[in-house]
Amino acid sequence: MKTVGIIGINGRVGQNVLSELKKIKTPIEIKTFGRNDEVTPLDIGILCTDNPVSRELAPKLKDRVRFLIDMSSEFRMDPQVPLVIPEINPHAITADTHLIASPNCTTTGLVMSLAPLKPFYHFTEVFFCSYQAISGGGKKLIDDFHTPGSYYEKNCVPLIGSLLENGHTSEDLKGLYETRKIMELPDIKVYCHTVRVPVENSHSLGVTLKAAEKFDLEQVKKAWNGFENLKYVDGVITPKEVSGKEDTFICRLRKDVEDEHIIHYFVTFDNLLKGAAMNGRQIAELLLEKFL
Ligand code: 2RA
Repeated sequence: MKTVGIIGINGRVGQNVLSELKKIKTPIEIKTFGRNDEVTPLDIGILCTDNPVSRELAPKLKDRVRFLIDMSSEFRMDPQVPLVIPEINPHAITADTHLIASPNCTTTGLVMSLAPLKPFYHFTEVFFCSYQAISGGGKKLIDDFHTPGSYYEKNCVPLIGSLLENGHTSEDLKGLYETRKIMELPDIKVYCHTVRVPVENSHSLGVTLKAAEKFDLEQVKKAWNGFENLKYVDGVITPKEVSGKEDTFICRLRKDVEDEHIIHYFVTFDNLLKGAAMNGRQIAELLLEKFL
């Protein structure tokens, strides 16, 4: 039986990944380790640790773990490390791969909406504004949010991650660079503004997409509905309704009033599932099916 281990079981991500691994249908032995435990040999290891711990542990695990999935952002932009969403770029993993990165949650929602359209349209620009749930900020932010008088209560905070010297935040730039890497579109222009909103769970994005071709709305909806784990909804769907669901949902598709090369739409998805633990589980399933 193949062994799949979680390294960093005591954190929230580790616990969420454990719940997801229990859904895997192939018989596997699940092992769990604290970040300081000795890790026994594994077919798949899932690092559920912060960036500095992932940076320290990943090289040490190379000889003991056949495939290592890192849930942090530490290795995402390393050109040697595939950044994988199984519905989009499973081909990025080969038999020679050891380390695999799982993407940022907000980027995941965006690229899930872009990937089904890529065969039909040459994207030139994409703009999004995010509406990111409190759960994405981890236990500290959840506790803060539930403390009376929290800055995040009944508020929108346009700063997620660290503020960089150029005025962008680390979260804004993940939207740019991770999108280019996953979509294999190194020149696509991605403009974004990431914002924390007082929603308990599920991230949302308002997206504006420009292409070289004129958009056909029926073709766009058909492409979305034909894509795994993605649904277009007529009317409105909100983060509250999609919390706990595996699909990424899109609504409010319309053409720009002045330019048929531009569409606007709204994406919402459970950031802890497709945006994190579920994607980790799907990468593990892919490895079990194709390489182990
Ligand atoms: C957030 N994207 O929502 C982050 C989680 N890694 O803060």
